[in-house]
Amino acid sequence: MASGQVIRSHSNIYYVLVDGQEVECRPRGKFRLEDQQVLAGDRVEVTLLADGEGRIDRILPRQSELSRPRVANVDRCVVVFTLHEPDADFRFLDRVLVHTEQAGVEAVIALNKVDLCTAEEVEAFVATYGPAGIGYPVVPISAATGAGLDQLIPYLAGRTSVLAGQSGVGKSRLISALVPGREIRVGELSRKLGRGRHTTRHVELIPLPFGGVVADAPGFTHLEFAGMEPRDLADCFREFREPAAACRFDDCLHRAEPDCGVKAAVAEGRIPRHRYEHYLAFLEEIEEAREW
Ligand SMILES: Nc1nc2c(ncn2[C@@H]2O[C@H](COP(=O)(O)OP(=O)(O)OP(=O)(O)O)[C@@H](O)[C@H]2O)c(=O)[nH]1
Ligand SMILES: [Mg+2]
Ligand SMILES: [Zn+2]
Repeated sequence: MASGQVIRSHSNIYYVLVDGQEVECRPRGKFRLEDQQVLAGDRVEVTLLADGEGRIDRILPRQSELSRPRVANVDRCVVVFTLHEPDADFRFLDRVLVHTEQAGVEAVIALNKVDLCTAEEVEAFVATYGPAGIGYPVVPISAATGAGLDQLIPYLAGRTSVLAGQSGVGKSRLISALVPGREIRVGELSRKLGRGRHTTRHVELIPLPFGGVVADAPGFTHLEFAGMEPRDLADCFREFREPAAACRFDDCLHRAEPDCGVKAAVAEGRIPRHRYEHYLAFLEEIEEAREW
């Protein structure tokens, strides 16, 4: 009996990474009867057969399940962000960060395309979102030149990660930089399927040369706050947590309430104003969705 991680599937065939080797597996018949779906990221027990293929006997309990992209056992989200090409979209960044907080997935921000930035721009971003500010690890990188990749690798090594970020920030290029020879395969696949990479539906976990797997999430653009309660939103803004302890009301939404610790922190500059504005916008979005 061997164990491994499902990295992709096609029809009823699952490719399982067992000791760094991809094994083509079929599930034991019982899975279909029990209506248990095998997801990319699932850890499974496999019986290796004489012909080099394998049979999935059991899915090990899932630690987590991400819905977009649909991957099990994700323990890291690399939020790829740029200041130029495309221009910084802080609202989108904050939206993705809310989702990682809600999903309980650890986030690291990879500030990509630093070859297009001044040192001052990079410093200002790190000061705002980094450990001394909002509180995320930030790694300035350039997928094009390779700068900073060595600092990013420890966040990916041995983990199941997903890349998130708006179109054009360099997610696919980052994967090619981390996994030499990778880009060619992606191109071949989309030609065979006769459609663009952007419409690729199947999630694929890519084995990394230093251990761990990563999923590219192309066109990561439509994120809704499905199932979120207005009261839970503020908790997803890390830097609100401490100031919120000073609010007069336990159920303060930090909007019109008097004696609000969050609003006080915004006024004092301890919470960046754009973060508070995005909070208010997301809050409205959640409330509007609930009215339907
Ligand atoms: N100058 C510069 N260009 C980069 C860098 N990283 C990526 N690019 C370029 O940015 C463009 C978009 O990169 P992709 O990797 O396709 O972006 P993506 O995030 O995968 O986009 P989607 O698949 O649409 O979600 C390409 O032309 C890349 O060559 C970088 O660090 N510096
Ligand atoms: Mg891409
Ligand atoms: Zn408040």
